[in-house]
Amino acid sequence: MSEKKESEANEYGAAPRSDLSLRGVQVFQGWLDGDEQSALVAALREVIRAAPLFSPMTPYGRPMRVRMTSAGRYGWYSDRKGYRYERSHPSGVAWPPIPPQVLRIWAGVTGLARMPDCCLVNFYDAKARMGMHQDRDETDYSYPVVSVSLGDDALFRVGNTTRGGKTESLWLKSGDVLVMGGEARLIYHGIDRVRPGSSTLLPNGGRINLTLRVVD
Ligand code: MD3
Ligand code: FE
Repeated sequence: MSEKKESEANEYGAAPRSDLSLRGVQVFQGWLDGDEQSALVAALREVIRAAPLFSPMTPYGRPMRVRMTSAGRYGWYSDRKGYRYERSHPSGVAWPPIPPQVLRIWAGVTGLARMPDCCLVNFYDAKARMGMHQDRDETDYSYPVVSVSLGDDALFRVGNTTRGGKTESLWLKSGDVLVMGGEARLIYHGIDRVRPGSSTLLPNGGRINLTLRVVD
């Protein structure tokens, strides 16, 4: 961690070391136990009740297959005008607050006092995927991005900080947490597919991914 970030350390102290790293992406396998995952799903149901999932339009005019919503001061949004953060849900309501359990995960894996501004909630059905892209709609790339996987397994692919080149893949399981900091912050990444029926966490199946970001 940089000196700036160490001076911002939270009460958990230094960030823990993950047992696995893939091109600079730290992988905390099984960070959440089953009870924590269930409690998180219950909290996310409240988020989705206040701010229902929707399918954003890409700037290219096609709806995304992954359904999304957000919690926090900002929510991620996309339409013909491009990718950006918005202060409210498309319905006009403010995004609900980020659940405290989610903030606890951020604090635990990053060791930072600064909390994220946005918790993007992505829902994948059996056919959803996410093409290779960079996360670069934020102001300060010195803050990491944290991802939390819930429900069905997903095949995660990481590339390089420029488009193309060799890639590596890893199956993400329910309860796994990833931290993308430093060089990995601007790495290309995507989800190739989910494995339907691989988890019983969500009664109707599917996968939820939470992505936590400092926006401004
Ligand atoms: C690597 N989500 O919302 S999570 C996204 O599973 C996104 O829904 C995927 O990519 C998902 O932007 C992948 C893993 C992830 C998230 C953010 C990253 C990997 C990342 C940011 C930088 C580098
Ligand atoms: Fe991403």
